[in-house]
Amino acid sequence: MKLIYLNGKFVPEEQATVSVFDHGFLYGDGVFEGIRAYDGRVFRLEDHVQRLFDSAKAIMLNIPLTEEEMCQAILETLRKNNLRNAYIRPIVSRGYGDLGLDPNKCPKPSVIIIAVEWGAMYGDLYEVGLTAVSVSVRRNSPDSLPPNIKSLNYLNNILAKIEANIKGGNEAIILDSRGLVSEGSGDNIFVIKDGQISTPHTINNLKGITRAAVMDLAEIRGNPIQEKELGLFDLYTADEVFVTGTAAEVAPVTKVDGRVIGTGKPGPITKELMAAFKELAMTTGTAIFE
Ligand code: PXG
Repeated sequence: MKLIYLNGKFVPEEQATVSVFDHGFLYGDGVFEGIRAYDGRVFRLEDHVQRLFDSAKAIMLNIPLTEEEMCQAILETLRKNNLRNAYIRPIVSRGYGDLGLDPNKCPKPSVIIIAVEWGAMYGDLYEVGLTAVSVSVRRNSPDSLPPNIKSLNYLNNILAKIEANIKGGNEAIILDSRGLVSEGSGDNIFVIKDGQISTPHTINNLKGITRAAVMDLAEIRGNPIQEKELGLFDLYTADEVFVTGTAAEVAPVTKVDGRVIGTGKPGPITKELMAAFKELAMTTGTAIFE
């Protein structure tokens, strides 16, 4: 039986319910995180919790816990469910209110933590590479709903995913309002050309924690990653392309809009970073059970 953290208590899944008047449900008014635990340790827990609080701050949502209390609640959720390899989903919504938009009518945020057993997301695709397709839906622009906020309103990403599914892609390449590469539906994008690794700035996308970890790893390896504006041309003509995310980890992309990337197989730098990331994820992080 799964135990869910719901507003300070652990309750069985069937009882882990929120009101239909919760503004998270009515309006997507809230924030969330996606975190992984590998072999008994939570990867970059403090970074994820800090991003959760940053997202909340941006939408003026006061989380009724300190960052330290949130970390402890996450660890306790894993312990209660006896999980060592898990996907963890903390959610903070504006809470119940009335049918109007006004968040001032919502006295108490809802805090939920779900943790489930979880393995590799893309299975065999780590060997052969993902097929990515650019989609017509543009990333929310920073002057409307900043993509830096990991908000409960993921319709922009879901519309992109629907389009990728229809076009037969494993992942969507979402462009920003200028037509420049922003990110995938749930991951950040990197290209490699003549040994140089590049990735878009984080103005029009999520400040990915896997992205940051991979940037650290590349720097340690003497191949620092450049942040710059990228167009679809840069993807089509790259030697290697890969995406990063908590769910995807580091995943090679071998086809973009029908163009074969490099040799059509995951390239050497991507493979090295995949291995380095796996090593980092398996050997670092906050211990759950001690
Ligand atoms: N961009 C977006 C839009 C994301 O949602 C990332 C990048 C990668 O960030 P991290 O910090 O995880 O490296 C994400 C996070 C899924 C799923 O089911 C993926 C995310 C969130 C929720 C669900 O694929 N990715």
